[in-house]
Amino acid sequence: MKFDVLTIFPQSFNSYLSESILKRAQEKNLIEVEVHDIRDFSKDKHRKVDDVPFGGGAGMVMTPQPLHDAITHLKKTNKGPVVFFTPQGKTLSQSKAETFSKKYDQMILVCGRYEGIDQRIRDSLVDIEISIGNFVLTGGELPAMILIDSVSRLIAGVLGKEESHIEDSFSKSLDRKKEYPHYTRPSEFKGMKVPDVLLSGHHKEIEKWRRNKLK
Ligand code: 4FM
Repeated sequence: MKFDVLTIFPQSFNSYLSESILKRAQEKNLIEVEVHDIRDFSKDKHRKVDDVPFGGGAGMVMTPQPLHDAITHLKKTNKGPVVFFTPQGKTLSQSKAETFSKKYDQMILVCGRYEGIDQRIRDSLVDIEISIGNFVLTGGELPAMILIDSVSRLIAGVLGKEESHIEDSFSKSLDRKKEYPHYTRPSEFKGMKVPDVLLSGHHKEIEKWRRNKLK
């Protein structure tokens, strides 16, 4: 999967993409994330990307020119959907992440800032509006990162043996809200004991206990 990301804070993606599973997925060429600075596309001599809202009101609006030029440029090589992150979008879910992972091998992720982006960009260039939940953030960067994370881990080979979701406690119950309790060493911690059955080595009994905990 190739992700092209548009943002005015390109550095904000570095730390998360440089660790652990997503780092390895990039090294193995299972995903590619290219982060582009919207300011690079501004024709303004001061690289401005915002302006006051027509009709008045508080805050600034992302002006259409840089976004139009950036998205149009990316669409030449990235044939995937243009996704804009907003609380008004369709809520991201596990099933949406699965659909994106299966259906697309390229995506363009647009991260807004300020009060919003010019509506004409949404009307003419955005294919899908996605929300990660019913709350207001300062920009689309965290939502984009969350989409990248949730979609990437579903791509074959991204999760190693240790992290694989094929046999994990979620997929066993087919309901990601249900999960059996996890314990690791030590078997007693601050007076709290691990359930005996998990130490027993009786695999059938352990499976039964876990299945019971999913309900
Ligand atoms: C979005 C700020 C666009 C400025 C935001 C612009 C959000 C969410 C969110 C803030 N996005 N799910 N919740 N975005 O709050 O996706 Cl221009």
